Amino acid sequence: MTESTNVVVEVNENRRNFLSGSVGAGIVGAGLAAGLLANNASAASSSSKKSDRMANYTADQLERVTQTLVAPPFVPKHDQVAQGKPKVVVVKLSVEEKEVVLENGAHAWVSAFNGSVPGPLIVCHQHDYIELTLSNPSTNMLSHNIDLHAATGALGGGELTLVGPGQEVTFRFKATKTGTFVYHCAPGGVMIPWHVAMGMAGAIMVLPRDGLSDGQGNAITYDRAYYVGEAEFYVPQDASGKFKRYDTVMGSMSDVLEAMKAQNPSHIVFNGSVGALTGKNSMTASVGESVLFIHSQANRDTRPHIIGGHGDYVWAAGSFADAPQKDLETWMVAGGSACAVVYHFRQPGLYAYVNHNLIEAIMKGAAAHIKVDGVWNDDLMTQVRNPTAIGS
Ligand SMILES: [Cu+2]
Repeated sequence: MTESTNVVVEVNENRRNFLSGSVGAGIVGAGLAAGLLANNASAASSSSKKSDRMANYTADQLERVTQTLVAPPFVPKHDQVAQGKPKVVVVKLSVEEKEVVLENGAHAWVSAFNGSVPGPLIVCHQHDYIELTLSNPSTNMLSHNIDLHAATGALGGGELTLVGPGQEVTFRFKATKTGTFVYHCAPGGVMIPWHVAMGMAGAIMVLPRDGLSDGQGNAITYDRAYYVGEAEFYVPQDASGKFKRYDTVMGSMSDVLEAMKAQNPSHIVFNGSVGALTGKNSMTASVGESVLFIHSQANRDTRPHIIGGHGDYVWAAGSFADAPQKDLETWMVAGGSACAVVYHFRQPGLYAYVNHNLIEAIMKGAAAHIKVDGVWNDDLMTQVRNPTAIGS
């Protein structure tokens, strides 16, 4: 038996414990381990290109900074261009299991990182380390963990972070890839889609150390940034079509799992409920400002669109190693990913920011508003003649 085979066996054992420790009610995702091990085993480093000296620090050589996370759509305070050496960015996520109102008459149990759906955006620069503490208060019923798509190895951290009620865990990873990435809970088996369908996802943005660019050497900056987390819910209905309500998160599980199988969400929402980003909670901007939008969907495909605007620079797949696409109308975001878009507002008014499957936007909830103040430009658009009777 070669040494590498031993490693695989060891990983397999860990994985099995990881699954059995996490899954309640006798539901186990038995097929999961084998499929994922192949990826784990091929961890050999590829021949490195020109080395970046900023990549060569180790965590113990670097300054530690605590990032204060904020509830979406707001984003934590951050530098667009990294200052000095990489840092160890310390963040804390605490899981809250609670019932929320998706819209009038529709309740759902969520598992929410820091109490919000989506969880807060984390921001760092390439070569920074993220040191993350995941806390699962004893008031919860379920085990949780975190898989960050920005991380490398061990199921994105999922293998190292599983905590039962009353436990917390700290792990650290190096942010080697730039871009916008989803993170989500993945405690094994059907717990994975269930927890994600309970809103247990968020995003992390890893900026290039020099900030964003158009791929031709020109910097792209933004005046403000918003994080829109899209999530779908599968609220069970009774025979009369009324949404059912449950006393506990565990009480909701089997009906919700059954409803999930049809892949026909009852609600598709931005930031946790229908209308969470409209009215007084609308996003705001001013004419002349460039706004960065980060948009995640941990489970389903989506297609953001700014009605009346565009995506000036769009990283639809989320990687800042790619040059952005320009001047798009709508962009496709694959389920399990996050995109970044910069738009420079040229005209005031109320913009609708939607998932441009308009059934999902208008009938299921995936719509937000951006209130933009400023002076109207008649050259860009004007009403040449008011509505009048035809032929008058
Ligand atoms: Cu969870």
